[in-house]
Amino acid sequence: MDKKTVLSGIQPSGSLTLGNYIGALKNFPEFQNEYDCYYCIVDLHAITVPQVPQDLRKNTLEVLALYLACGLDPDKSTIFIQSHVHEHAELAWVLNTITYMGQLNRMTQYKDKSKKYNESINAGLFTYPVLMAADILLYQADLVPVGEDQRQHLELARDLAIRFNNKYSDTFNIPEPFIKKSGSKIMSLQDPAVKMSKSDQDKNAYILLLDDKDTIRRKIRRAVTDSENHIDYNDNQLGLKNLIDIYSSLTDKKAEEIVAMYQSKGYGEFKDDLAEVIIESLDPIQKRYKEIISDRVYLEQVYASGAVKAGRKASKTLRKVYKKVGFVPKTDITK
Ligand code: ATP
Ligand code: LTN
Repeated sequence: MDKKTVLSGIQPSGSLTLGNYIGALKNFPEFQNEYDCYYCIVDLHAITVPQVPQDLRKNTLEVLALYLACGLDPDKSTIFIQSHVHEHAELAWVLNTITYMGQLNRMTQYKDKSKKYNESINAGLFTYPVLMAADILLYQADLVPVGEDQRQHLELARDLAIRFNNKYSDTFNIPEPFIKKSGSKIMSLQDPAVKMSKSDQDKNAYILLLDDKDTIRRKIRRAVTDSENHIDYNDNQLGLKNLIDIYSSLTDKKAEEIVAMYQSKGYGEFKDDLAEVIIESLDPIQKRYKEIISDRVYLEQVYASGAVKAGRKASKTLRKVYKKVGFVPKTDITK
């Protein structure tokens, strides 16, 4: 029987946070044995907000090294850089022509980001979800592991797949989101009403996967809680709830167990222990990362062979799409 396909991607728009890890990256390696996996670094998406070219290049390799350090194995998964597979931009164009403006207007990520970058909103930011649909549909993905904030984009990808299939004939598989119940939305350490994001202006709002031990201890100590002064897991103590979610996701202990463990203890002790839990989880990743990032030849091998494998699958889907919409097939006279 054919294996089912998994696809996901992360933007190289900065250093990865604990939110990216718990909500997405931590789940990626779990699929490697049972599924045909594609994991990309979505640099075409990253340029929808301002980027410094040298930083974008550096961040792209950093995300690749973190993928590997977190357990992705290039012998099991296809790991590639989105811009190396030109079919992504091409399928996005075709999908743009079947996407309604009204659908894109309703996207909450677009609304949030256009507020944040209000002087420099570009058309790419608006059509970003269409490119994401292309990423997914090119590989005929069955399952897409992402954080909660991507649910609406996944809905659009499904909708476009169904619309294209109905308009022409069966072409795309209809993908399903894979969003874990717990940990799929880690909140800012400074404002538990907004999600932890790598592009937050306040460095204390997030923990980076590459933060050193003292920085982690300091950021957790400074994390916003409340004045209730007792450990509980509820919506009136959102800061604490978020910290318990982080603890729970990294230890596989249930929230109730954690509450029971710290019932008679203060916030200080809970935070100190949480910082150690985070340090312990990140330490092996950081060690592997340091080795991998300094081996440029290895990184290049990984993304080069990933691009070949991804390109094979992507070109097959794009060829079908071009044929169905009525484009004249290209004749290769060089062969
Ligand atoms: P940016 O801040 O640049 O918009 P981001 O931090 O939101 O980026 P993405 O590259 O857009 O990160 O997200 C990569 C993956 O990480 C997605 O699957 C997303 O759902 C997940 N993710 C991002 N932030 C969180 C979070 N705070 N909690 C859980 N999952 C998250
Ligand atoms: N939009 C996603 C990143 C992303 C993605 C994808 C995730 C781009 N293409 C395809 C899953 C599948 C985000 O996290 N902002």
